[in-house]
This record gives sequence, structure tokens and C-alpha cells, in this order.
Amino acid sequence: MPLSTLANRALERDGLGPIRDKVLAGARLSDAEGLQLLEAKDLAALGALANHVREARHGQLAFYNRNVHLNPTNVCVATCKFCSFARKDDQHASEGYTMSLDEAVEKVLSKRDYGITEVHIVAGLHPTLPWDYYTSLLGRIHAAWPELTIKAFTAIEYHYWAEKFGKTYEQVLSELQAAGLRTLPGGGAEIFAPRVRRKICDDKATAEQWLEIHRTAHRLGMKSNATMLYGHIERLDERIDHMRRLRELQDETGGFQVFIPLAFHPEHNMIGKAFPKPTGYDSLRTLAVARLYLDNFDHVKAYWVSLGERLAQVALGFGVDDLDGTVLEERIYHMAGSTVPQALSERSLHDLIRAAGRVPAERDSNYHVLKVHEQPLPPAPPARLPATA
Ligand code: V47
Repeated sequence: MPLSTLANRALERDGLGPIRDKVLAGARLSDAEGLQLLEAKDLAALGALANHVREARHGQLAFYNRNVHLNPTNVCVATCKFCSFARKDDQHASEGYTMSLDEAVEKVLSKRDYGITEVHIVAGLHPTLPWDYYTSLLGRIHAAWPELTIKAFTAIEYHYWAEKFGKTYEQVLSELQAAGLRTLPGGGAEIFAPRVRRKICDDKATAEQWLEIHRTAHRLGMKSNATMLYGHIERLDERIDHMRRLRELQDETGGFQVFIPLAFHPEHNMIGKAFPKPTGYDSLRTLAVARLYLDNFDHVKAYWVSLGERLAQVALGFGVDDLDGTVLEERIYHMAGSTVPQALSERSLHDLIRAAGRVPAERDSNYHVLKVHEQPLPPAPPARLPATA
């Protein structure tokens, strides 16, 4: 659909006419243009431009999947200043925990009746767990439930294990791939700029190492995701720098499936007091610019746990085509003050998507469409009332 006259006028008034023309011609935006868009005054006009690209790619479909999260331990030797999840040991008093293998496997298998298609596993950098904890964890889940796609571990964990267990990135990834790993989540990317990493996460994998691990995963035939943690000490040009590095690797490998901007949550971490939660405007602008700048990414995801359901819903009109997900058992954001529910039912996701004028499409972990829900789900059976005397 062509841009409205109002959006066109607003973009021209704000000096964004040439960028609009490039976008409509399918030309790639420069870093300076990306930055100009991040500073755009008229959010509605920017959103209309991002929505144009989103609809050209995906029409009215809004994707989601049914997934469960597993965080087998929150014990972590890294000291990321934004993190509210990590604990330095397993002591009950410090709220540290490490699941036994049986416990972790059972937690996943207990979700068999929920119709989920993916398990998303992320742990901390545990100092003493042996390598076979991780291979057995994936191996046992995969053996017991082979249809479930295992999306597991961030590049940060892969880097730590490569150093700790004396393995190459390729060995670490291919041994877990043999155990059942299928795709990589996008966590740990934060902001790639060294100035920011030095201040908020100076004792974990660098940007280059994060990118090299994803490059290796792509070479081994696995797809992966990419995130960006925004709304803390980073500057706007550092957000663009982050996206440029991802766009370059995507040109090289084509292995990224989706970009996921993650809004900083300020509670219970070391830097939260200095930075309030990003505003709705900032989040929508960031998502819209991601859609426009990352021309070689098929999907832009709104993680409703990070954004809140309502903003994630609105984001469907600002460049976003994917809502993650039914997300059973989320912990990382809830420990950082997220007040959204621990899970959304498929029906609630449909309601959010339909009320935004889109059509819900359930996808698998590789963005193959499992079902387009043109029609609303049949009404839920009425709740059974307790018998009265
Ligand atoms: O890497 C940690 C972020 C990430 C906070 O790939 C925080 O499909 C905000 O990567 N405020 C983990 N963010 C989550 C993640 C993810 C989530 C959903 C889907 C996918 C995917 C990946 O969460 C961390 C870090 O960037 N994070 N603490 C915080 N206080």
C-alpha cells in the first residue's frame, strides 16, 4: 500500500524525503541515514515507512511460536552490570540455583501437553559444571522428544566453554549439534561497541567473538538470532554500529533469522537506578529503524516479555512481524522487574494480533508457517462452576 499523503508530507517536512525514496526503491540505507531515522521527530511517519516494508515482506501475517524457556542455572562468573538474573554461587540465601540433569530434563518434558514446538535454553557461566552436563542435557531432551526444536545457549556461553574446556568454537557447537542443538538464540550481543562493553560487560565474549560464534554456527548449517540490548548507556550511533555489524555478517552468511531489540529493564541490577526503562517512543523508533536498516533480515521480533504485551502489539504496526511467543517459564526479565505474565496463552496472543488488524500465523523455529489462523479460534469451553448444594 502506498504511503499516506500525511506520512509523505511529514517525512518531507523533516528532511527524510530522500531516505523514504531510497526505502521505496529498495536501496540500502547508510549508517548516517539510519542515525537520522533514530532521531526522527515524527514517530507515526517513521512507523508508516517501516510498516510499508513490513507489509511488503509479510503482508498481514504476524508470526508467533509456542515455546518454553529453560534456565538450568543462574550461577554465573560474569558480572554484567545490567543483569538481574545471575548469582555468584548456588547458595539458597543468594537465590542461586543449579538444576540437576533429571530436574532440568523433567521440567521440559512436563510441557509435552502444551503443544509447544521449541525449547529456548539459556544458562549462566557456571564455574564447575562439566561439559557433559550440557551435552547430556540436550541429548536427553532430544532423545525423549525429538520433534521439539532445541534453541540453546548464547554465544557468551559457547565462548566460555571453548576456553574452559580447551575446545574450538566449531568443536563446542558441533558436539552440541550432534546432541540435538538446532538453532542459537540471539542473547549476549548487548551493544557491540567496545566503549559500552567495557562499562557494562567487560568480562565476557567480545563483539568479535560473539560474531565469530554465530559465523561458525551458520557454517555448520544452523540458523541463529541476533539481539540488541538498548536503553542504557549506549548512544544512538552505537545502536547503528551494532546493527551494521549484524548486517555485514548477514551479507556474508545469510544465517540470521530475526533481529530482536531488547528493552533494558532497570530493577535489581547495578545500573538500573541511573537509567529508567526506555520509553514507548524509543522502543517503537528502534524497532522501526531496525526494520528499515536491516534490509537483509527477514524478521523483526517484538519480545513481549521485554516490551510489555501492549507495546508489543502496537509494534506490529511499526515494522515488527513476529511476537515471541507463548514463552512458558521466563525468568531473566521477571527477575529484572518485568510485571507481564509468566506466559501468554495462544488465544491471548491471537487476540493481541487480531486487535492489531493482523492475521496470526504459528511458525516453527525456522519460520516455516505451521498454520495461518484466518478464522478466530473456536470459543473456549465454559469454565465449569463448582456444584452448588
Ligand atoms: O543477553 C539481561 C538481556 C538477554 C536484562 O533469540 C536484559 O529468540 C533487559 O537473548 N533488561 C537474554 N534485558 C534474552 C534473549 C532472548 C530473549 C527472547 C528471545 C530470544 C531469541 C533471545 O536478555 C541477555 C541480555 O541482553 N537482558 N538482563 C535486563 N535487566
